[in-house]
Amino acid sequence: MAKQRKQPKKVRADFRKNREVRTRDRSQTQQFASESVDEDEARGERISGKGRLSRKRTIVVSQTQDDGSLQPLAPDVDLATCLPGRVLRVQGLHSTVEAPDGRIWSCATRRLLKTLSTDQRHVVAAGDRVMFRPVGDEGIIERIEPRRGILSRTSKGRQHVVVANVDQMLIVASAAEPDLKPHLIDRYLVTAERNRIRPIICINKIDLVDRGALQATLGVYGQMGYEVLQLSAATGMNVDRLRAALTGRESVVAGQSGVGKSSLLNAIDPQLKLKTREVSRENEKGKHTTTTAVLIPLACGGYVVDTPGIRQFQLWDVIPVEVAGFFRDIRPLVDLCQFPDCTHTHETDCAVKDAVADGRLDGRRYESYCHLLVGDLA
Ligand SMILES: Nc1nc2c(ncn2[C@@H]2O[C@H](COP(=O)(O)OP(=O)(O)O)[C@@H](O)[C@H]2O)c(=O)[nH]1
Ligand SMILES: [Mg+2]
Ligand SMILES: [Zn+2]
Repeated sequence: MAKQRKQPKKVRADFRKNREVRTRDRSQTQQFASESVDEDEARGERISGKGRLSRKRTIVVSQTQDDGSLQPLAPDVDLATCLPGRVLRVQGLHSTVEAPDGRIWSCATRRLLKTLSTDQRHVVAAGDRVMFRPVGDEGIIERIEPRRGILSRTSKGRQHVVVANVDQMLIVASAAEPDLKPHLIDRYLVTAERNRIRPIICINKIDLVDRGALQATLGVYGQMGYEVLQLSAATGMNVDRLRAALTGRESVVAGQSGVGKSSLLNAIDPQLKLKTREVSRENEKGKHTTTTAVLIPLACGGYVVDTPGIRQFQLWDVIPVEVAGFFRDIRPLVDLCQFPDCTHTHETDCAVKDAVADGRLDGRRYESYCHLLVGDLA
């Protein structure tokens, strides 16, 4: 795998020939509602000042994406006319952006940003921090700040950022109804590790079981350094701890349907009034085809990200030899294997298999590893 460049990089952006068209009357704001508006055109005065000979400008971009794609940093934005905002969702060419005062703006995207980003389906992603310029009742996104944690999926062979600037992933499972599925937790953990997003393991419906019965399974996660919360949306157990963990952060919520994700979120913020137990089989099918992520602001500060189809995220570019690196308990062992490309399955002198044999590595975790290796990555 090629190492990513982290240094800012300069590119020359080409501009359309007709960009010198007269500056449009700024009061014609209704035009921004239509998708055909070319915002750079409206800024023609400033740029045409350089004359016909210079239709290129140098723009500083920074290659900070996981996929190596260019992230526009600061095309000459007049910050005095802009507001900072958070993209709550993206629908077609329009983004819903929340300003610091809580006001919601519908924003189009400046053409220049689209020009720079040809390899993403949408230039703007839910979760993006942006600078936008209010024009009447609408806004124009002028700049996208560099992204931190992202979750993405592939669509037609291309990476598509589903949500940006994710701080943590709540991996929600239930102690019963449905039964605890540790392999599913492990799979989400790999996704979180792969994306360098902090996972918090939330075991809901604790009221339905004898807690002692869970100790062995959950202890394995605690020993690896993962935060594990035992919760009950029904009794309110540890709901305050969950609220504290969510406050001021952007958290993606993952977990199979029926485990109580919506119930837990309603418990930490009753204003949300999310529907519970809503999923019929057909609805569920329909849901998996949607991948639009939506940021939901919390009363305590912060956002939860509701995104269907998280299961298919981000294992697309993981090669088998990397999988072990995303298992915190397996990772320290791999250097001790005889073969540097050991898959820890059929090889002799494998430190991972030795560790399972003498009980230093949890056998069930090793099963999860093998399962991911053949089931998802073959
Ligand atoms: N006993 C018990 N039931 C719960 C708890 N949390 C949620 N439920 C029930 O589990 C079902 C699914 O909850 P829901 O929040 O819709 O799950 P989601 O699909 O993950 O969003 C609903 O019938 C809830 O009432 C809990 O802590 N204890
Ligand atoms: Mg739900
Ligand atoms: Zn090995």
